[in-house]
Amino acid sequence: MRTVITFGTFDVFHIGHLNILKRARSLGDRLIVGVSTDALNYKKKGRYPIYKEEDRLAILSGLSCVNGIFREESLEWKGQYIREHKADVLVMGDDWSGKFDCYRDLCEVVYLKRTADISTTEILAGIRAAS
Ligand code: C2G
Repeated sequence: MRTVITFGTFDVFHIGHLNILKRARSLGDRLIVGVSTDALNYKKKGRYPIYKEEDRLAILSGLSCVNGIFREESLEWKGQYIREHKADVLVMGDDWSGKFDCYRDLCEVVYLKRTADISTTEILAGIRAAS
């Protein structure tokens, strides 16, 4: 059983999120997703997500490519999360390229190319411009 782990906020869930999750799942037998808490997102980005934590967790857990979810409470605890979930592979988008190479002694680390031309920030900007 090869376990893949990934992390993210997945706010205003979009096709780029689905693409990376499906590709991550295809690298193993099960995919576990650490969903950033609202508090962690505030620390990372200086704002709270549009979709609240419970809803982001519900969306992720409803996907057929996702086998398990947990709350990511700190960026510093990745090593613990990898061990706890017995992950064989850590997958992240290439906007994080190189950032998690320090976990290569615990598991394989793979950066996948982001889906072009879509992001939560751009979606929000588009909605603002249209209203
Ligand atoms: N992503 C993607 N293509 C896009 C947008 C996002 O492949 N067009 C990927 C990101 O690279 C990331 C995942 O989708 O791997 C989740 O993206 P975010 O919710 O923006 O994740 P982020 O807030 O960067 O949180 O511990 C790491 C963090 O929790 C990652």
